[in-house]
Amino acid sequence: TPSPVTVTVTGAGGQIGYALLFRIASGQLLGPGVPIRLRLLEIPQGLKAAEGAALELQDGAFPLLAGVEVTDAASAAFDGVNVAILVGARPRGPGMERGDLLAANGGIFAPQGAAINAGAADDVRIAVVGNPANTNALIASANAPDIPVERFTALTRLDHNRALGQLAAALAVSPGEIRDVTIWGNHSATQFPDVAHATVAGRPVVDALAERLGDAATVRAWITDQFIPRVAKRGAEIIEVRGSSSVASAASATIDHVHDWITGTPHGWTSVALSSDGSYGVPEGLISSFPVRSVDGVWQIVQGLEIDEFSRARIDASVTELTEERDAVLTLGLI
Ligand code: NAX
Repeated sequence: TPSPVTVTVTGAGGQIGYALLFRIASGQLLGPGVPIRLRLLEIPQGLKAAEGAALELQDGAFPLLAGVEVTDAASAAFDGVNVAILVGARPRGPGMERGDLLAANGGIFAPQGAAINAGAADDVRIAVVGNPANTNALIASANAPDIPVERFTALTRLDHNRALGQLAAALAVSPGEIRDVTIWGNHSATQFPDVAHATVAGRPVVDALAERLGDAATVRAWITDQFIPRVAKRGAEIIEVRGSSSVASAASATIDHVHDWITGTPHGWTSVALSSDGSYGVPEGLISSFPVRSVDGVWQIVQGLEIDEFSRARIDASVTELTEERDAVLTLGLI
């Protein structure tokens, strides 16, 4: 058997942690046959919840689970880490301005970036789930100067999967038949879910939508007034209906993100927020969501897509928000 892969989950005592840990332990993150050593990082008040999850992981008797450690020390949690899933973050409290939120999260992601820099394995891959995810990833990366920027990613796969789900329902097909949807920009309400290049069973999604909805103008209205806002505000809808934020779907998307990064994207592209190389006019260094393929364990931005005026304006709006967040954390001395 190969030696275990070390997977560290922060915020492991929280809701998403609880949904995520058991899927990791079952082998769904890294694939069958890959043993896993889990490290659960929490703050002191979350340790009991993480310890309880560790007891239940033991009770799952997962054949691939080589060990579980619970700690509140980032240095111990990230020592030798191969896959770091950063879920723990500071939520927005009452009366908290964006600057306060960014500062509070900088207090988490700057030291965690430094601890990853100091202890991680050479092949470390980092996925940031905790919000504001894109800018938290930027802060962690800036505090990990020895780790290539392309190893720091933020989760927009949940938004991507939400888009697939909405299209599948509108077209009465399985999500698996839909390819090449893109989430651009920030994991926030400004994100742009883009179907311009998407296909269903090999034909353009916009054509299939026109068949069901009427003409091109009706499709455009549906995309603008229903699809885009529904995907972008789906988190609020889940809170309203469920009485609690997205948990299992967020954990599932996190599994998809890391799994595809390591094992590849054989069927079209997916969406990941990663450090921009300047593609599509997104300023270099911003952690922004792009259409990507995973090739040999490396995310590659899909190049050469035609961006019309409609898409350009929406990409630019979300990128402007990311630029403002970056400027704010720069001013705060976090990057
Ligand atoms: P919970 O509040 O249930 O869990 C968060 C856990 O993180 C808590 O147990 C807390 O003690 C721990 N924590 C806080 N600071 C920490 C630190 N410095 N080190 C280690 N652990 C720390 O929230 P949950 O519902 O699990 O959501 C976690 C994060 O995911 C939130 O920031 C949330 O906004 C974000 N989300 C991101 C999504 C995305 O698509 N990128 C979607 C789902 C989710 O909203």
